[in-house]
Amino acid sequence: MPKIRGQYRFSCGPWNVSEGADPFGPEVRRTVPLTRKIREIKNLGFDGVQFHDDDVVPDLDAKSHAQIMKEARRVKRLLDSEGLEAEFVAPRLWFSPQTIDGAFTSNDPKCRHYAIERTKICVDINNELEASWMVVWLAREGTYIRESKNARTQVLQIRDALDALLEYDPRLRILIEPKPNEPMDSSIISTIGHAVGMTYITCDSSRVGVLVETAHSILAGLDPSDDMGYALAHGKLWSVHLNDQGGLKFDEDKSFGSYNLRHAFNQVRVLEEYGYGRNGEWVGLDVKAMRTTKQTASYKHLANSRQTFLNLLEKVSTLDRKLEAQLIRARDYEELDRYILCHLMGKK
Ligand code: GLO
Ligand code: MG
Repeated sequence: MPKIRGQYRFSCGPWNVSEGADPFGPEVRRTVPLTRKIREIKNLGFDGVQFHDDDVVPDLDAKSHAQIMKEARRVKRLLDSEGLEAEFVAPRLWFSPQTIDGAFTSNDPKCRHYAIERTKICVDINNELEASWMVVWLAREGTYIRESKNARTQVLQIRDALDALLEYDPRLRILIEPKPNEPMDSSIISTIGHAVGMTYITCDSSRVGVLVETAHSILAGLDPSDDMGYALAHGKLWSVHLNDQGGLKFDEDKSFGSYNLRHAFNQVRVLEEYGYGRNGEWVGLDVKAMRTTKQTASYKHLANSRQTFLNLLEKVSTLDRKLEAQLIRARDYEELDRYILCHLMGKK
């Protein structure tokens, strides 16, 4: 779909409407059925849905291929009836007993085999849903203790798995979503630089891109807008997970802009300035409601994040570019700093 400047397609996943459990306490909201979530997502003005393979087909491992495809078709019909597209289906490679020690990098070859076969099924579900691409978040590909695995071997195991998938479906496009920690102490593909590097060693790097998540960049001590710029320079920024994160804490997935508005502004700015979306890229919002959120407000963080993006887009388009260029030429970064803050606060 050709992109008009300033127009974006938004997506989010069913896991972004959650029950509020955390490692220290149980659910505080009722489970909303998928059909209802999808309808609400549409009502909020979203254009697409992101899925895990078992969001589409629950209890996947216990079902036949024919049954899986039948259930996937049902979800495709549901999306069609709401006028929504699927952005991606990601293999949930961090839940099963076979992925306790990692998926593509498990020390047990039978488990590595399971991970690749499971992901092939995920590719089939992607195709059934006519999704744009498959995302792989390499959740358990890392270590709890360094001596348990070898970094070089792990990198090559991930490459081999990606190659097997690229060969399985010659039209498949894969996006790597890096994260430095959680659930692992240390992830092997921890930053966007690692992910971009990984794309180049696969058998068809033209079909492998990356997804930058705001919180994951911050957890690595990096600036998310710089990570986006880095991936854009490589022509590899094919998706984003916008959210926010209050420094080095647990993975918060706060509403976009909630913690650091200037960071958020700079993310929107880099996307808008470099034509993000022109090739069908989506603005994904990977946000989580606070545990205090009541059932009736289950979707507010999604609506707020989308609106903040649009508000910041306005801030990007009303930025005085002449003044900005003049201040850069004069190397007056103090004045530029003041101008940006005033602009964000609606002051002169
Ligand atoms: C967790 C990740 C997770 C992924 C999702 C899609 O930290 O951000 O939400 O984005 O599983 O792969
Ligand atoms: Mg994410």
